[in-house]
Amino acid sequence: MSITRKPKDQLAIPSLEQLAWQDMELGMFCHFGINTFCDQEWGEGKDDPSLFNPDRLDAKQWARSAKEAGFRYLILTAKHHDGFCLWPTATTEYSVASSPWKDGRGDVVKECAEACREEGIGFGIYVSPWDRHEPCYADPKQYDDFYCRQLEELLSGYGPLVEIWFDGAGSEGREYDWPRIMDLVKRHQPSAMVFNMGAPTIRWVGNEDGVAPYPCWNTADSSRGSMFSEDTLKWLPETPDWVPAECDVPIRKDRWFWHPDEEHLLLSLDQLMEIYYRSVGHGATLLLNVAPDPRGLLPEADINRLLEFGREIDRRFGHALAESSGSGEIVELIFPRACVIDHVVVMEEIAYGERISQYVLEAYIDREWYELTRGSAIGHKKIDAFSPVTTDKVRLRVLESAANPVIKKMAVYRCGQ
Ligand code: FUL
Repeated sequence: MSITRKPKDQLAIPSLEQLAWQDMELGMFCHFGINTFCDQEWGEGKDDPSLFNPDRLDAKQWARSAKEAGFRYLILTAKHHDGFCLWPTATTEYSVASSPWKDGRGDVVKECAEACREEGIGFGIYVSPWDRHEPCYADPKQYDDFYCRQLEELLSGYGPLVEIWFDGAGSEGREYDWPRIMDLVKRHQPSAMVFNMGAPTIRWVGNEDGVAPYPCWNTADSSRGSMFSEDTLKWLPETPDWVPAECDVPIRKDRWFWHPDEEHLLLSLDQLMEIYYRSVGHGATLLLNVAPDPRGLLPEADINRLLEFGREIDRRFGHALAESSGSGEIVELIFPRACVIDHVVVMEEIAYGERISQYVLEAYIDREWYELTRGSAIGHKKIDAFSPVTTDKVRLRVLESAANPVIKKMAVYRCGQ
């Protein structure tokens, strides 16, 4: 093995909050708002609040479904590009307070935050910087004030947030007052992950297909801001080197908001599993969007698919045939008895940084080591699938690493795929 040792201070390591966030692996996105009632993806900010009336809204159903499927956090679109606010903000009348829902006394953000807390999953918010309703958007200075007031309400009024999702769409070429925005985040939600803009602690993977390239290193110094520009974003100097990727994708093909009669767009279980292998299986986090309908409920078909997905992940990876941990250039896993395996899952102890950059996985068959697969990054998690083999011993052989490899978990499975 060649150990390409870099000076210690060059090996990036995650914060404790980033570690905890990466451990969650699966998050559920909920795009919900005035668009839900208008059969559209991007409202222009002109739709009448009187249209918003989710008379059976049950955020507990959202949070419960997420939890049951094994998702560990939920992110709600508190404000999408149309500017309509799901909480009764003091900053604009364009909100739930002007809607017939609960006679204007409702607060979707509050209901969702409470539901997540009850279910024991994390809660996060999406707050679009681009605002197509707010007249002062045309004046950057005034809008910065307006946006900061909105953020402050959200950051201070709904308990701990796991993540704040800053969407770059529509903001191409626009500069917001990021130092000021980051101060607010640090003051009110110092543990929250900051998505992709300002001084981010997590980054956009660069597509809306839910997949990470391989390798998908945890270190980065820039990322693209949106689907509509190839430009990379300018991050503030205090941005950490360790900025893990999050892969967002809607469960209905290319549809973030609910639309009538589109169940046929639901991704199949096979497609979702493929996404899982290429997001979580590449060491990234998956953020899967499941959109509530105009009743304020997740549609039954979407819930069924979500739960099917959760069950399939559990069926394949819920019970390892054998597992171990270790350190050094070779980590061996000896099974109690020979068995058929077709997957190996390896996790680095990333608290020490992402050290491995080349490895081989081998199985002991007929008294010889036989190569199953090889790769570069492992990081938080790498899932390797291969044709079934019968063996009683596998080993990870690290070919290249920045420092002594530390393996938190190496486990083998028979998934039967
Ligand atoms: C994009 C937005 O334009 C979409 O409407 C959606 O919110 C997606 C998650 O991000 O940039």
